[in-house]
Amino acid sequence: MFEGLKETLDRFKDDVEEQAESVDAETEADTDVDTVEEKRDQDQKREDPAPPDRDPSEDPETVEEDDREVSVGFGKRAKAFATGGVIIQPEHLDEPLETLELSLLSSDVEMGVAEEILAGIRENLEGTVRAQVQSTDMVLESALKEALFDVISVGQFDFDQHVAETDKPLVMVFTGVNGVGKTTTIAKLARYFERHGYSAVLANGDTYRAGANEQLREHADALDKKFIAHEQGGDPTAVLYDAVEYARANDVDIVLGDTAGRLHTSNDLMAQLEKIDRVVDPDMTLFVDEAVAGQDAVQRASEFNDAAEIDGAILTKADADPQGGAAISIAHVTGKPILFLGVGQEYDDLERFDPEQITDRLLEGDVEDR
Ligand SMILES: Nc1nc2c(ncn2[C@@H]2O[C@H](COP(=O)(O)OP(=O)(O)O)[C@@H](O)[C@H]2O)c(=O)[nH]1
Ligand SMILES: [Mg+2]
Repeated sequence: MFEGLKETLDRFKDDVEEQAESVDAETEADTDVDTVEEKRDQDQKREDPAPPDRDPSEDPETVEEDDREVSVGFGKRAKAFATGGVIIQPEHLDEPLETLELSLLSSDVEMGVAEEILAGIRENLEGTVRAQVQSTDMVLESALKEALFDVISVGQFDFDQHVAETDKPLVMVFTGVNGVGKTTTIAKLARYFERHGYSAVLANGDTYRAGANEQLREHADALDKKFIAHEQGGDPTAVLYDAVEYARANDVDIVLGDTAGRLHTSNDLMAQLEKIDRVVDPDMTLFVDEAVAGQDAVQRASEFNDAAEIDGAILTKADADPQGGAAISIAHVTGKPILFLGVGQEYDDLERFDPEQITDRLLEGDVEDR
């Protein structure tokens, strides 16, 4: 999964290294040079080593300080040279960042998110290079990692701890358009919660679609969970209300409430979600969408969040998504975290979304194997 994004990031690292090398070669005659030999030559030729804000003729100590500064700079460069690194200058980044932006956009990363990542990389790189010398690859790696982590980790909280600390029954309602994997995700979460020692009841608030009851009932049977439903065309709020009552009476920890997947622009749906909010007052409303929908998923996440505030998102079909743009963008755009990734059609194909692990995977991990 996300191979496209991983390739994009790999290419960026190569581009910067290449730029740093070729710009060095071009600037041989410049005063600002980057290799040990050039530095030595330049030091001998240099007539005025003082930075513009100082006047060495007025203060002899300053001259000494300046000499020391130059030699520290020289040490850094020598070390960079010895470790096979090249000092990265701001101008090394211009072209690679431009290429990176285009690649991010074509990997379905949302525009504002791409810009944030670029600004983060530039800031991290310019800061880091001045502070210490590492190999170019390490410098780039950590700059990318930090910039990505910053946009991916927006809004993250400890989901398991939140579940543990919330009064039971904890009510979760799932929204999102039709076909993205809401019902499947509810079944997967029932399994997830069982693993964590919680009981769950599955409630079908999708009273709109024919066959919705049967689909969720089959999952409930397979997972040995209580299933609550009304007839097709009934009031979804009433179904969820019944499920909460059942959970209270039977000490069930978690209510997982499905809803109909109609267009987020539909007033009906929004009125429905509002009524659910008012009557059932869910602890969490989770937005479900498919990673493969890319920019569309990002757009819908934002619209759903505007219409009926969500607490987090679940991104399904990540196993089939070569791009990764939605996974990178949704949290930043909505301000709400991605909590889980769906990675297949089996009940166990659900992973906690761990921003650190995702960034590691994108930058180091062998994503093809995941
Ligand atoms: N590959 C893959 N398929 C999934 C995943 N989650 C759901 N699906 C499939 O997506 C289709 C629609 O799922 P469903 O739960 O009915 O969507 P809903 O209409 O939102 O309730 C089904 O065929 C699921 O098996 C996932 O994480 N990976
Ligand atoms: Mg469904």
